[in-house]
Amino acid sequence: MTIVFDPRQLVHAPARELHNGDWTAYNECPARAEAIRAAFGPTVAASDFGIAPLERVHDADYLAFLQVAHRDWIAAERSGDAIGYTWPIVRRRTLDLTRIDARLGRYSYDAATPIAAGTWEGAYWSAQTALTALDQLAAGATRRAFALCRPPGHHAGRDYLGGYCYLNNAAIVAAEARQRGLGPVAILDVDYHHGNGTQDIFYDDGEMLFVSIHADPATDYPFYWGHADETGDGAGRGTTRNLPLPRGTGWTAYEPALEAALEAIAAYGARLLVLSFGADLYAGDPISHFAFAREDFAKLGARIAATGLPIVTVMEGGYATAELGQNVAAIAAELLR
Ligand code: Q9C
Ligand code: ZN
Repeated sequence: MTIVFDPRQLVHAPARELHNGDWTAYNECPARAEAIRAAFGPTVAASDFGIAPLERVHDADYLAFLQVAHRDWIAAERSGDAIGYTWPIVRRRTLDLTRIDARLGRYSYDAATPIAAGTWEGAYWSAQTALTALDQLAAGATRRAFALCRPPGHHAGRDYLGGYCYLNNAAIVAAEARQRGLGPVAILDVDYHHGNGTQDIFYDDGEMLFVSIHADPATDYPFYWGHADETGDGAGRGTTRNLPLPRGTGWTAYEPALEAALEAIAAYGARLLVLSFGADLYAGDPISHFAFAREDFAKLGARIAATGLPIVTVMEGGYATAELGQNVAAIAAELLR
């Protein structure tokens, strides 16, 4: 039973986000991680595995951008958090972009994900937290490890941030596990929102199964990805599976989708499971619309644990901060059993 948490993640603290046309307090706040940690006993701090495992999933120019973006924002005589306002969606081509605003647009897809002074440091240690959880498992210390990651990762792609995510922790861990010969690896994403970044990273990769259960993108963020007909491309045809569900879904309607997801994972012959877990399935989540009760998190954990697979769980979303600790503890108790 291993829970990894690193306090260096807390230095990432954007002040506000653009939400439905207004500036509101940033939902993905450091208090989330502190609330979850408070619900657990002792935790293991992250080890430093360096930047090489990050480079397996993210482009070098994107990683370089993340490290200097806030500094360049301040150098451009701005204050507060860096955020883009223009995006290159028409006839995109490779340009040598120098202006910070141009680069913010180039390396992001939404305006809900600012880069603050501590963003690189926080995201770096979030990724190292996930890698440490895997390492504990690889070393044989445990078959089930829980990475208390923050910021989350599943919306971040090879060269873009979005959805409160900068480095794709689940993808980094899955790629590292495969590299270490622990595969075949499957990623199961049960965050309320579709894990578009993870899907995109492995979309034409036949050696990685990505299965996601999430709110229907017809009604919910991230809108453009996560539809049932997205199943992978090229060598990856058939190794992406999307199971969108309507707003209002509770455990009864969720369970059949979970069975289908686990069936796909078994059929693929997975020997290691990376679980992208979001507690935003909760009925009381302020920005989400499923209907999970506390005990449904235990059911979810127990069913996934019953696969018998080694599991690295990576924390994604979940914004009902006051209930977050108990909700995460409910699933973790089952997953770590
Ligand atoms: N007006 C995760 O749960 N903002 N990210 C939606 C709605 C983005 C959620 C704004 C939500 C991203 C990891
Ligand atoms: Zn989410």
